[in-house]
Amino acid sequence: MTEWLGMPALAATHGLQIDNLIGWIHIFMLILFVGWGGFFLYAVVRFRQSRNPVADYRGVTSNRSIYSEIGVAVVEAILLVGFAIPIWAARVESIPPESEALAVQLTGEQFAWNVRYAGPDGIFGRTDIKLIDLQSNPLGVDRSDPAAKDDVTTVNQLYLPVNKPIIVTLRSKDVIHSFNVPEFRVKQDAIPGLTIPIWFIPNVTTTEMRARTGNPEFQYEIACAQLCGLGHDRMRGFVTVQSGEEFQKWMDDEQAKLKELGGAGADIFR
Ligand SMILES: [Cu+2]
Repeated sequence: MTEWLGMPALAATHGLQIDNLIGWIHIFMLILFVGWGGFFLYAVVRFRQSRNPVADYRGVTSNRSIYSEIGVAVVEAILLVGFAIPIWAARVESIPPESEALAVQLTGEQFAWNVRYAGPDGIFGRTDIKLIDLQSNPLGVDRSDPAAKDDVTTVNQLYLPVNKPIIVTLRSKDVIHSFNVPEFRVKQDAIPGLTIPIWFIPNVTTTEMRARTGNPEFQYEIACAQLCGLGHDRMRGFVTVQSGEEFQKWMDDEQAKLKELGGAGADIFR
């Protein structure tokens, strides 16, 4: 029902709820706009000076305006309590267990997105601030930790399997950034000092979306949604949504590369 709003194509399971809410808010605001605009024009004409040369100090005596104000407040309360808060609560409260989801760490910095997967062992290995090297190891992954040996890191490239819950854990190395993928209907700030999870289930692969939009070059894009510095406009990441098998193959290839390069130093080649 929200095609008329011209929203970006939808590619996550929870997005329809958000779109419908945005649609209802627009309809309600249109009614308020027409109602208030109409009342304003009525008042301008009805209370014009030529018809009311002397001010009337009694004011309004009917209760109609109070009833309409109560009506507006009730509809707003229903939108907020009945729809907006439950949708928000599902995002922040009902995060699926990591065993049923793919966990990805996403760390913003001026001006890039650092992506990290735990690899086949499902454990994010140790990181050490002393190991951070902006060129070769932007996250300071300690490859001497056994759990870190299979950690896969990329810069500005987020690979995701379709139809699986994704938990993106957001962090920032410097200033506030914001993870925004319009097609997934997610937007969450990454704040220095905080670790903030956000989850969603992407349900349209990049290939399907290319066919659907008729644009063979379509890419899901992470646009940093907080003005984070002079290079803010360059802070673009790309999301590739693949079938489960394709994603597994990508992960296997990354593991093979890591083995070949012997862990440490592998990050240079991302
Ligand atoms: Cu940014």
